[in-house]
Amino acid sequence: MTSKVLVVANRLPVEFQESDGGGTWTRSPGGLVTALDSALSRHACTWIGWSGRACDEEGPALEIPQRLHECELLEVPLTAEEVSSHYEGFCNATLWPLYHDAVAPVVYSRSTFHTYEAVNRRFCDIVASEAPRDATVWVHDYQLQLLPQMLRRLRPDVRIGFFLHIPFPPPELFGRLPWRTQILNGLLGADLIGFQTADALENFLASVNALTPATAADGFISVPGNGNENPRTVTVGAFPISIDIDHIGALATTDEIRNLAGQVRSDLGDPRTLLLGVDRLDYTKGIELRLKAIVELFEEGALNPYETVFLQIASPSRQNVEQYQRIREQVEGAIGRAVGDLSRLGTSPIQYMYQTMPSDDLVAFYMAADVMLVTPLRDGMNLVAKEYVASRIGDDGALVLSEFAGAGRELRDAWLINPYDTDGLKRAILRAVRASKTEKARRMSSLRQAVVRHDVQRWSEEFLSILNAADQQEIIDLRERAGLPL
Ligand code: GDG
Repeated sequence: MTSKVLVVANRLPVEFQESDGGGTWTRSPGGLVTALDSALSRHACTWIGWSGRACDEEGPALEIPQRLHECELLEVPLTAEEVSSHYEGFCNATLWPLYHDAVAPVVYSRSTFHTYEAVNRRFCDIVASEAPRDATVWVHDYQLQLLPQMLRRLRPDVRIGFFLHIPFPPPELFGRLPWRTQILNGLLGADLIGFQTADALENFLASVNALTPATAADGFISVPGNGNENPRTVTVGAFPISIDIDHIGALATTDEIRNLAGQVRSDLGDPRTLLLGVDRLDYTKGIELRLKAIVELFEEGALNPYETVFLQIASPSRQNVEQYQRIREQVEGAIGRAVGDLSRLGTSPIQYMYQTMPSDDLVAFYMAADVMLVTPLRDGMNLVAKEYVASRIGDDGALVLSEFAGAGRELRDAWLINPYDTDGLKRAILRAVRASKTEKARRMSSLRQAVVRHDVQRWSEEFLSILNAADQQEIIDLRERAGLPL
């Protein structure tokens, strides 16, 4: 029987890794899956999403696993054409750059929006037929913003929550979208809409007030009725996502991961200082500007190439989208130039790995790094920053963090930087490298407290309890108790 919590996300939390003549399904990397997998591992749920393989692709049919932990998995079939137009097109060539401050050109295409509608409809039909009476449906992220309203019309009995993992742009940017009202009305079909930060929430409310007849006050939006629909109240809030701190902390104490951390340093020539970047290869993550700052520090002699290594781990992402092909060429071109300029025979202070690491191994890299560089141009939250903090169980290490990541709002004792300010970034990197043990310990202990206070289990429990609250007073009480920003 289908369980009462249905998670709906563009992708299922598993992906197929091909190998000679076969392959295996593994948990997929990426922020949303990392967060939800650990949050939901203690709940029975059904996860509805696409498998990652087009249903009309040639080759032997793939049996998707029936479960991941406690979650039953249910596939939404999509054709190659739909994936290209919905995911690669409207989601990642329109919404992704627009919602990230238009840091890359935004494509406006009527045909990809029509596919976006059709794919949202496909998800809606499957959810509507699977959800038991009075079920809780938790919809995730920018790929499915029309789904809440579509589902409400078909299934008024279910509770619908929506969480946006990426930023919501300011009204002057969002207002450029030709389909802005459809998107807002789609979202307003939910009972609860959650954002990563108070800024994202404010941006959303400004667009709702400007572009729809709904009105917002004190964490609630009144949506007036029309001929077919009754007036409703939608709850909104900021729910900063987090990580499974216990899991990472436990890994950091195992001999295997500690030894691997030691091995990483020795394989890199036992540098005095190891600087690390870990990102999906995405133009929002600020990899190029980070590299520019590091290269200048080496060239000016502020960082000693005989004692310092900068390692960038980039995991492959959205490789069929043109802008991602371009950013890969740009990053790898810049890395190649830096390696050419700075290397000595047999060794280089710049190291680069383009691959998806096993997630346990990432913890060893975090443990090995003296300074972690998280410098996105814009980011909903950024889990890498929190994972690094969680792995530093000895209160050591240093985090250089962009003020334009959601995490920058919470992790105030990081070395906060503006990634566009190359001199400011260079100064912060040097301060982090040269900080005393006492200063590093003071900052890290405060960062760890911020992350421990609010782990991903708490995040999902707070969201689900507010979604299932009986009335507005209970919502107000729950919000106050959790100290959630309005
Ligand atoms: C979106 C929002 C928001 C990275 N490389 C590998 C790997 N990762 C894992 C990291 C981390 C996750 O992927 C990346 O999370 P981020 O938060 O940094 O970024 P997005 O993928 O852009 O996620 C973001 C997030 O959703 C959650 O709401 O924070 O703002 O953009 O967990 O560890 N994992 C493995 N191998 C890798 O090579 N296994």
